[in-house]
Amino acid sequence: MSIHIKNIQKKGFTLIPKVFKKTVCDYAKNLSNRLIRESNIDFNNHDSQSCLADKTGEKVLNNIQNKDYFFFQFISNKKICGLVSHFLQKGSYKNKEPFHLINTQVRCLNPYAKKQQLHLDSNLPGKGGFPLVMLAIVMLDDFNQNNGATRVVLDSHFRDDYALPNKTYDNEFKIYGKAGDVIVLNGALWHGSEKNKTDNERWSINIGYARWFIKPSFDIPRSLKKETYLRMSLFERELLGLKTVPPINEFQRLTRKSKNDFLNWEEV
Ligand SMILES: O=C(O)CCC(=O)C(=O)O
Ligand SMILES: [Fe+2]
Repeated sequence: MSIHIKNIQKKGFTLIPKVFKKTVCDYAKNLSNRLIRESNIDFNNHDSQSCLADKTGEKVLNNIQNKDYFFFQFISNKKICGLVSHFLQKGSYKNKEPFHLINTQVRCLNPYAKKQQLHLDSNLPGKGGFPLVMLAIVMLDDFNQNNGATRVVLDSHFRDDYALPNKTYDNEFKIYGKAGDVIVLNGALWHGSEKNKTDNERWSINIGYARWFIKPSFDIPRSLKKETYLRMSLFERELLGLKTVPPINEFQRLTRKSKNDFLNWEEV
């Protein structure tokens, strides 16, 4: 673990090999493909402004935490969450404040998908301070020179600016690995997928975690299914932020944190 902590501190990212079996990765791809087909969603019909919302070269499945409990083996994986907790609890009161899930997505680069704009997931440059957001990228396929590996700009988590559109930086580094390996990166590190130069798809899972007071991309507590909730561990329930939903008003509660899960679905 300590080597990964050092890597993330110094370079902004680390690669944990062999976290998931190939059979699990293949199952995740098949299940996601089916769910994407069934949902029949047109992402390019939406009112989003950013170039990152251009999904013409991709297939995506958002919010996997409310699709199938199967995906929790990725979301709440001990190796990933152990590492993430180090960075998202450090500096908080007694280094013990919670962190939570802010986004999940299965992402498939279609054959010949163009390269993704370098960006940061933290919405704020890092400048070397305490990380606010951490990202895990689970490789469901091997990432190689040709099929759209994740590229990062080394040390960019120490910067205070944003990557310029379409610019290639000198210290870009491409992360290669095998299906089942996991990249964990500081959300302030500039990153983006490379061009897929092959006629194969390239699948991965992005999992975003943040300090508990950072707003998630979707309303994760309210969109959870009860059948999924009932299978989740206490750690998983906390991870989904069920105890940090703000009260409606001061008459309901005076603090953002609550004793019970927001959903009130706990078994009695
Ligand atoms: O797929 C990748 O390599 C990175 C994806 C990513 O950073 C994103 O979609 O925000
Ligand atoms: Fe990203």
